Amino acid sequence: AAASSPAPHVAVVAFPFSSHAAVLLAFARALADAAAAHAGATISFLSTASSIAQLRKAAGGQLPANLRFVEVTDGAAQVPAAAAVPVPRQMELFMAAAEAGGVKAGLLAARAAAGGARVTCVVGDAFVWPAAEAAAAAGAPWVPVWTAASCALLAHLRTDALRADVGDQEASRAEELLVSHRGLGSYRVRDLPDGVVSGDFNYVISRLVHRMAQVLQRAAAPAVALNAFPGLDPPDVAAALAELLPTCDLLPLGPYHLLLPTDSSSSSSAADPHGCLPWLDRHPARSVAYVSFGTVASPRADELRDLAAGLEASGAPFLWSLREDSWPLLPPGFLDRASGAAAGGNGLVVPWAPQVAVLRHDAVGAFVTHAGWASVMEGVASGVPMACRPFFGDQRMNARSVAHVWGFGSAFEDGAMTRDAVAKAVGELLRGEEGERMRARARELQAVVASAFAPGGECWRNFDKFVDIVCRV
Ligand code: U2F
Repeated sequence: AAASSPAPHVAVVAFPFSSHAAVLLAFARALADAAAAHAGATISFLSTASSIAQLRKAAGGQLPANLRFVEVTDGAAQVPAAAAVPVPRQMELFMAAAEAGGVKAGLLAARAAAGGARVTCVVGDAFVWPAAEAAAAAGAPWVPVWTAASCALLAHLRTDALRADVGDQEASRAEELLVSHRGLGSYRVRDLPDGVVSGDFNYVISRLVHRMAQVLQRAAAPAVALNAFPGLDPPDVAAALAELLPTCDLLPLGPYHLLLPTDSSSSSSAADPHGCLPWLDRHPARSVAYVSFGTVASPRADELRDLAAGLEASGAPFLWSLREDSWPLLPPGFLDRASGAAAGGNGLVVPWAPQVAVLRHDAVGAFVTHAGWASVMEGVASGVPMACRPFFGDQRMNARSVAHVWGFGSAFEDGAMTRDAVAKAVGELLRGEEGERMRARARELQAVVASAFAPGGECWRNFDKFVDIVCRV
C-alpha cells in the first residue's frame, strides 16, 4: 500500500442469534490479532445491543485492544418492551431493519467511533446479506464468513435448481439421492436443509438463506471463509462451489474455534462453573458419553424421557448439557439417581458445559449431538465419534455427512430417540466394533485438522490469505 493509505478498518457484521454471534466474535478476535500487523488495523464488531452485552459477558474482558464493539439496530423499536418477542420474530425484525439501512447506519457508526476512519472492508456472517449492499455503498468489498457446512452452502446456492428438479415431490422422492446435482450426490432429498425444497419457504431463515444465495452469486466477493478444513469434504463439493462462485477465493480455514489459542477459548476453569472438567477427571479414558443439543434445539418431553432412560440403560457415565427449563421434564428421580444421591450415580446434568474443553477431555468417548455445525467440528477436532439426532435447518444434512460421508458417527434414522436406540448407540460408540471403526475415522480426521492447524498448515495459510484480502486498502 502507498504511504498515504489509511490503516485498514475492517467491520465485522454478526448475525446476532443462536451460536452465530459467538462464532463470529471468535473469528473477529483472531482477525484482530492477525490484522494488528497490518499497519495498525482496527476491527469494528457490529451486533445488536443485547448480543453485544452477552458476548462481553462471555468474553470476560479478554478482547484485543484493536477490536471495538459497535451497535446496530435490532429493529425492535416498534415492539412494546414488555412483550416477549419470539426468536423467529426477532430475526425478522433484525433482518428487515438490516435491509432498510441498519447495516449502513452501523458502518457509519463504526466510522464515527474510529475517529472518522472509513471502513475499508466489510467482513460478515453470510446470513446478513444486506451487508453486501452496505459495503458497496461504503466503497468497500464484502467478504462473507460461512459458519455452517460447505455442502449446506452448496445446497443453498443450488436452491432454485433443486426446487425446479424436486418440485412438490419432496415427500415421494425423499429417499432419492441427489446424483444429478454436483457435490450433493451423497445426500437424499430429505437431507436437504429446511427451506430448500421442503418446509416453510416463508420462514425467516428459509427466506434469508435463499436471498443470501442470490446476493452471494451477484456480489463478486473477493473471498468467502468456509468453516471446514481441506480434506474434509469430497473434492466435488469444492468444485461445485467454485463453479457457482467463480470470482471468489473459497478459503476453508475452520474449525474457526481453532483460530484462537486454547487458553482464550472456554477451557479455563472460570468457564466451568458446574465442575464438568473435575467430574470428567474422575473417569477413565473414553468412558463417558457427552450429550448436548446446542443453543436452540430442545427434544420434546417424551423424547427427553426416552433419552434419559436410554442413557441410564447404557450403563455409561454421562455428562449432559441441558437447559434448565427442561429439567422438570426428566423422569422422576433421574437427577437424584444421576448425581448419586441414590447409590451408583454416574451422571452429571448441567445447564451449560465448556463444550470445547469437554470434548478435548480424554474421558469423553462418545458425543450425542443435534449435529449443529460447530458441534460436529468440535467433535472431529477432538476425534470423538458421535450419534446424531438432527432437529432442524442444516442438521439433517450434517448428520448424513457424519454417518454416511465421513463415517465417524451414526444417526438416529427415524427422527426421534428411543430408549433402546440411545442405549444401543452409546454402547456401540463406547464399546462396540463399529464404534471402534468410527473412532478410528474420527481420529484420522482429527490428525488432518491438527496438521492443517500446525504452524504453516493449510488452514493458517488460508487464514493469512483471508487477512491479506480483508486488510487491503
Ligand atoms: C445453529 O447452531 P447451534 O447453536 O444450535 O449449535 P452449534 O452450531 O453446534 O453450536 C453450539 C455452540 O455452543 C457451544 C458449542 C458450540 O460452539 O461448543 N456450547 C457450549 O459451549 N456449551 C454447551 O453446553 C452447549 C453448547 C443451528 F442450530 C445449527 O443448525 C447450525 O449448524 C449452526 C451453524 O450455523 O447454527
